[in-house]
Amino acid sequence: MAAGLVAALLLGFVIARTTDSSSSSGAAAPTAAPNAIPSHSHGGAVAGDLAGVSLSAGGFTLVPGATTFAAGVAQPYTFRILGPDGKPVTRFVLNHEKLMHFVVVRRDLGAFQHLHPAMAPDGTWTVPLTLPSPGVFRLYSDFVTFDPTGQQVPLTLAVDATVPGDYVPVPLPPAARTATVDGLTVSLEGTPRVNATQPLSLRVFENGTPVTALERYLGAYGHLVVVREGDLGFLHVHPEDQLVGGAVKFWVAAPSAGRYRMYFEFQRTGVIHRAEFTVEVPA
Ligand SMILES: [Cu+2]
Repeated sequence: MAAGLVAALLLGFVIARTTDSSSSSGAAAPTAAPNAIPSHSHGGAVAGDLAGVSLSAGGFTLVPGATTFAAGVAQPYTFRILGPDGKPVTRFVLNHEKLMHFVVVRRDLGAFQHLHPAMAPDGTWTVPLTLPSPGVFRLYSDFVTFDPTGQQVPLTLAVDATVPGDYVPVPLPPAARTATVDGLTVSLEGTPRVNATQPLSLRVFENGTPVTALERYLGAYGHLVVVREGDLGFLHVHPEDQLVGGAVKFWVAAPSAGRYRMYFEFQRTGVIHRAEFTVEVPA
Protein backbone atom coordinates (compact mmCIF):
# COMPACT_ATOMS: atom_id res chain seq x y z
CA MET A 1 0.00 0.00 0.00
CA ALA A 2 2.79 2.41 0.90
CA ALA A 3 4.46 1.73 -2.43
CA GLY A 4 1.22 2.55 -4.20
CA LEU A 5 0.91 5.86 -2.43
CA VAL A 6 4.45 6.81 -3.31
CA ALA A 7 3.68 5.85 -6.87
CA ALA A 8 0.63 8.08 -6.96
CA LEU A 9 2.80 10.97 -5.89
CA LEU A 10 5.28 10.19 -8.61
CA LEU A 11 2.53 10.08 -11.20
CA GLY A 12 1.35 13.57 -10.35
CA PHE A 13 4.87 14.87 -10.20
CA VAL A 14 5.88 13.59 -13.59
CA ILE A 15 2.76 14.89 -15.24
CA ALA A 16 3.17 18.32 -13.74
CA ARG A 17 6.62 18.59 -15.24
CA THR A 18 5.34 17.43 -18.56
CA THR A 19 2.41 19.78 -18.85
CA ASP A 20 4.63 22.62 -17.77
CA SER A 21 7.03 21.87 -20.59
CA SER A 22 4.43 21.54 -23.29
CA SER A 23 2.51 24.61 -22.26
CA SER A 24 5.45 26.94 -21.92
CA SER A 25 7.49 25.98 -24.94
CA GLY A 26 5.28 23.90 -27.16
CA ALA A 27 8.20 21.49 -27.39
CA ALA A 28 7.52 17.79 -27.29
CA ALA A 29 10.29 16.79 -24.92
CA PRO A 30 9.54 17.30 -21.22
CA THR A 31 12.47 19.25 -19.85
CA ALA A 32 11.00 21.39 -17.11
CA ALA A 33 12.88 21.85 -13.89
CA PRO A 34 11.94 19.18 -11.33
CA ASN A 35 10.80 21.79 -8.86
CA ALA A 36 8.49 23.61 -11.22
CA ILE A 37 4.90 23.76 -10.02
CA PRO A 38 2.98 25.02 -13.03
CA SER A 39 -0.37 26.59 -12.48
CA HIS A 40 -1.48 24.69 -15.53
CA SER A 41 -1.28 21.20 -14.13
CA HIS A 42 -3.23 19.15 -11.66
CA GLY A 43 -2.53 16.13 -9.61
CA GLY A 44 -0.85 17.23 -6.42
CA ALA A 45 2.55 18.19 -7.73
CA VAL A 46 3.88 19.04 -4.28
CA ALA A 47 6.43 16.74 -2.69
CA GLY A 48 4.82 14.75 0.11
CA ASP A 49 1.31 15.18 -1.21
CA LEU A 50 -0.81 12.61 -2.97
CA ALA A 51 -3.22 13.27 -5.76
CA GLY A 52 -6.82 12.54 -5.08
CA VAL A 53 -6.29 10.01 -2.31
CA SER A 54 -6.31 12.34 0.68
CA LEU A 55 -8.40 14.99 2.42
CA SER A 56 -5.31 17.11 3.01
CA ALA A 57 -2.13 18.02 1.20
CA GLY A 58 0.44 20.78 1.39
CA GLY A 59 -1.16 22.21 4.53
CA PHE A 60 -4.59 22.50 2.89
CA THR A 61 -7.58 20.44 4.04
CA LEU A 62 -10.88 19.64 2.40
CA VAL A 63 -13.80 19.94 4.83
CA PRO A 64 -16.94 18.47 3.29
CA GLY A 65 -20.53 18.97 4.31
CA ALA A 66 -22.91 16.01 4.25
CA THR A 67 -21.51 13.08 2.26
CA THR A 68 -24.47 10.72 2.39
CA PHE A 69 -26.78 10.90 -0.59
CA ALA A 70 -29.98 9.19 -1.70
CA ALA A 71 -29.65 7.47 -5.05
CA GLY A 72 -30.81 9.57 -7.97
CA VAL A 73 -31.82 12.57 -5.87
CA ALA A 74 -30.20 15.97 -6.46
CA GLN A 75 -28.73 17.36 -3.27
CA PRO A 76 -26.37 20.27 -2.69
CA TYR A 77 -22.85 19.15 -1.88
CA THR A 78 -20.91 21.78 0.03
CA PHE A 79 -17.29 21.96 1.06
CA ARG A 80 -14.59 24.33 2.16
CA ILE A 81 -10.84 24.29 1.70
CA LEU A 82 -9.00 25.24 4.88
CA GLY A 83 -5.59 26.82 4.49
CA PRO A 84 -2.45 26.34 6.59
CA ASP A 85 -3.84 29.01 8.95
CA GLY A 86 -6.99 26.93 9.52
CA LYS A 87 -9.22 29.49 7.84
CA PRO A 88 -11.34 28.87 4.75
CA VAL A 89 -9.48 29.70 1.56
CA THR A 90 -11.22 32.31 -0.60
CA ARG A 91 -8.42 33.05 -3.07
CA PHE A 92 -8.18 30.62 -5.95
CA VAL A 93 -6.45 30.83 -9.31
CA LEU A 94 -8.51 30.79 -12.47
CA ASN A 95 -7.44 27.55 -14.10
CA HIS A 96 -8.90 26.49 -17.40
CA GLU A 97 -11.61 29.07 -17.04
CA LYS A 98 -12.75 27.87 -13.59
CA LEU A 99 -11.68 28.44 -10.00
CA MET A 100 -12.72 24.93 -8.99
CA HIS A 101 -13.01 21.70 -10.95
CA PHE A 102 -15.03 18.96 -9.30
CA VAL A 103 -14.91 15.37 -10.47
CA VAL A 104 -16.97 12.40 -9.27
CA VAL A 105 -16.12 8.74 -9.88
CA ARG A 106 -17.82 5.72 -8.37
CA ARG A 107 -15.46 3.25 -6.69
CA ASP A 108 -15.80 0.84 -9.60
CA LEU A 109 -14.58 3.68 -11.89
CA GLY A 110 -18.06 4.22 -13.34
CA ALA A 111 -20.52 7.13 -13.08
CA PHE A 112 -18.02 9.87 -13.97
CA GLN A 113 -19.09 13.51 -13.60
CA HIS A 114 -17.17 16.77 -14.09
CA LEU A 115 -18.86 19.78 -12.50
CA HIS A 116 -18.02 23.33 -11.46
CA PRO A 117 -19.10 24.45 -7.99
CA ALA A 118 -19.75 28.07 -7.07
CA MET A 119 -18.11 29.78 -4.10
CA ALA A 120 -19.80 32.00 -1.53
CA PRO A 121 -17.77 34.96 -0.18
CA ASP A 122 -16.96 32.96 2.98
CA GLY A 123 -15.23 30.24 0.98
CA THR A 124 -18.06 27.70 1.01
CA TRP A 125 -18.35 25.88 -2.31
CA THR A 126 -21.68 24.43 -3.43
CA VAL A 127 -22.62 22.20 -6.32
CA PRO A 128 -25.92 20.43 -6.97
CA LEU A 129 -25.01 16.76 -7.07
CA THR A 130 -26.94 13.67 -8.06
CA LEU A 131 -25.31 10.34 -7.32
CA PRO A 132 -27.11 7.86 -9.54
CA SER A 133 -26.87 4.56 -7.69
CA PRO A 134 -25.98 2.92 -4.39
CA GLY A 135 -22.27 2.68 -3.74
CA VAL A 136 -19.25 4.67 -2.68
CA PHE A 137 -18.19 7.64 -4.76
CA ARG A 138 -14.94 9.62 -4.74
CA LEU A 139 -15.45 13.40 -4.87
CA TYR A 140 -12.36 15.24 -6.11
CA SER A 141 -11.85 18.98 -5.62
CA ASP A 142 -9.24 20.08 -8.13
CA PHE A 143 -7.92 23.64 -7.86
CA VAL A 144 -4.96 26.00 -7.72
CA THR A 145 -4.44 28.31 -4.75
CA PHE A 146 -1.55 30.13 -3.06
CA ASP A 147 0.75 28.89 -0.34
CA PRO A 148 1.73 31.28 2.49
CA THR A 149 4.68 32.56 0.43
CA GLY A 150 2.41 33.45 -2.48
CA GLN A 151 3.45 30.55 -4.69
CA GLN A 152 0.72 28.90 -6.72
CA VAL A 153 -0.11 25.39 -5.53
CA PRO A 154 -2.16 22.94 -7.61
CA LEU A 155 -4.03 20.46 -5.43
CA THR A 156 -6.51 17.63 -5.74
CA LEU A 157 -8.21 16.83 -2.42
CA ALA A 158 -10.85 14.15 -2.19
CA VAL A 159 -13.44 12.54 0.05
CA ASP A 160 -15.76 9.57 -0.24
CA ALA A 161 -19.53 9.96 -0.41
CA THR A 162 -21.88 7.07 0.22
CA VAL A 163 -25.22 6.16 -1.27
CA PRO A 164 -26.97 3.52 0.87
CA GLY A 165 -28.52 0.55 -0.89
CA ASP A 166 -27.47 -2.52 -2.80
CA TYR A 167 -24.21 -1.66 -4.46
CA VAL A 168 -23.69 -3.65 -7.63
CA PRO A 169 -20.19 -2.85 -8.87
CA VAL A 170 -19.78 -2.87 -12.63
CA PRO A 171 -16.66 -4.74 -13.81
CA LEU A 172 -14.13 -2.50 -15.51
CA PRO A 173 -14.51 -2.86 -19.28
CA PRO A 174 -11.54 -4.53 -20.98
CA ALA A 175 -8.71 -2.40 -22.33
CA ALA A 176 -9.53 -1.04 -25.79
CA ARG A 177 -8.07 1.31 -28.39
CA THR A 178 -11.37 2.78 -29.48
CA ALA A 179 -14.43 4.08 -27.69
CA THR A 180 -17.78 5.12 -29.09
CA VAL A 181 -19.73 8.03 -27.72
CA ASP A 182 -22.75 9.88 -29.14
CA GLY A 183 -22.18 8.38 -32.59
CA LEU A 184 -18.52 9.39 -32.62
CA THR A 185 -15.57 7.03 -32.47
CA VAL A 186 -12.48 8.03 -30.54
CA SER A 187 -9.17 6.26 -31.02
CA LEU A 188 -6.33 6.12 -28.53
CA GLU A 189 -2.73 5.90 -29.72
CA GLY A 190 0.19 5.36 -27.37
CA THR A 191 0.65 3.38 -24.18
CA PRO A 192 1.63 4.85 -20.84
CA ARG A 193 4.82 3.32 -19.41
CA VAL A 194 5.92 3.05 -15.83
CA ASN A 195 7.92 6.14 -14.88
CA ALA A 196 8.51 7.12 -18.50
CA THR A 197 6.64 9.96 -20.16
CA GLN A 198 4.87 8.81 -23.30
CA PRO A 199 2.66 10.60 -25.84
CA LEU A 200 -1.02 9.73 -25.90
CA SER A 201 -3.00 10.91 -28.90
CA LEU A 202 -6.77 10.92 -29.14
CA ARG A 203 -8.53 11.23 -32.49
CA VAL A 204 -12.22 11.68 -33.11
CA PHE A 205 -13.96 10.11 -36.12
CA GLU A 206 -17.48 10.30 -37.49
CA ASN A 207 -18.48 7.55 -39.89
CA GLY A 208 -14.81 6.76 -40.43
CA THR A 209 -13.88 10.34 -41.30
CA PRO A 210 -11.58 12.31 -39.00
CA VAL A 211 -13.32 15.15 -37.19
CA THR A 212 -10.99 18.11 -37.57
CA ALA A 213 -13.26 20.82 -36.21
CA LEU A 214 -12.86 20.16 -32.51
CA GLU A 215 -13.56 23.17 -30.33
CA ARG A 216 -11.88 24.37 -27.19
CA TYR A 217 -13.66 23.31 -24.03
CA LEU A 218 -12.52 25.17 -20.91
CA GLY A 219 -9.60 26.54 -22.85
CA ALA A 220 -8.20 23.27 -24.23
CA TYR A 221 -8.94 20.88 -27.05
CA GLY A 222 -9.49 18.14 -24.55
CA HIS A 223 -9.35 17.24 -20.90
CA LEU A 224 -8.07 13.92 -19.70
CA VAL A 225 -8.77 12.58 -16.24
CA VAL A 226 -6.93 9.38 -15.38
CA VAL A 227 -7.92 7.30 -12.34
CA ARG A 228 -6.02 4.25 -11.13
CA GLU A 229 -7.90 1.10 -10.25
CA GLY A 230 -7.44 0.17 -6.61
CA ASP A 231 -6.76 3.49 -4.91
CA LEU A 232 -8.50 5.96 -7.27
CA GLY A 233 -5.33 8.02 -7.52
CA PHE A 234 -6.21 10.96 -9.74
CA LEU A 235 -4.67 12.92 -12.60
CA HIS A 236 -6.11 15.76 -14.63
CA VAL A 237 -3.97 16.29 -17.71
CA HIS A 238 -4.22 19.03 -20.29
CA PRO A 239 -3.05 18.59 -23.86
CA GLU A 240 -0.66 20.49 -26.04
CA ASP A 241 -2.13 23.86 -26.89
CA GLN A 242 -2.71 23.05 -30.57
CA LEU A 243 -4.00 19.94 -32.26
CA VAL A 244 -1.16 17.75 -33.55
CA GLY A 245 -2.03 16.28 -36.92
CA GLY A 246 -5.68 16.55 -36.02
CA ALA A 247 -5.19 14.68 -32.73
CA VAL A 248 -5.41 15.89 -29.16
CA LYS A 249 -2.00 15.06 -27.74
CA PHE A 250 -1.16 14.49 -24.07
CA TRP A 251 2.02 13.43 -22.30
CA VAL A 252 1.55 10.89 -19.52
CA ALA A 253 3.73 8.72 -17.29
CA ALA A 254 2.28 5.92 -15.17
CA PRO A 255 3.44 5.29 -11.61
CA SER A 256 2.85 1.55 -11.71
CA ALA A 257 1.73 -1.30 -13.86
CA GLY A 258 -1.96 -1.97 -13.65
CA ARG A 259 -5.29 -0.79 -14.89
CA TYR A 260 -6.45 2.78 -15.24
CA ARG A 261 -9.62 4.38 -16.50
CA MET A 262 -9.22 7.40 -18.77
CA TYR A 263 -12.02 9.93 -19.23
CA PHE A 264 -11.47 12.12 -22.29
CA GLU A 265 -13.73 15.16 -22.64
CA PHE A 266 -13.91 17.17 -25.83
CA GLN A 267 -16.26 19.59 -27.56
CA ARG A 268 -17.67 19.70 -31.05
CA THR A 269 -20.44 21.93 -32.44
CA GLY A 270 -21.05 23.26 -28.97
CA VAL A 271 -21.65 19.85 -27.41
CA ILE A 272 -19.35 18.26 -24.83
CA HIS A 273 -18.68 14.56 -25.26
CA ARG A 274 -16.84 12.06 -23.10
CA ALA A 275 -15.05 8.95 -24.29
CA GLU A 276 -13.78 6.45 -21.74
CA PHE A 277 -10.97 3.95 -22.06
CA THR A 278 -9.57 1.25 -19.86
CA VAL A 279 -5.79 1.28 -20.20
CA GLU A 280 -3.51 -1.48 -19.06
CA VAL A 281 0.00 -0.34 -18.23
CA PRO A 282 2.47 -3.15 -18.74
CA ALA A 283 4.99 -4.09 -16.07
CU1 LIG B 1 -13.55 21.50 -14.75
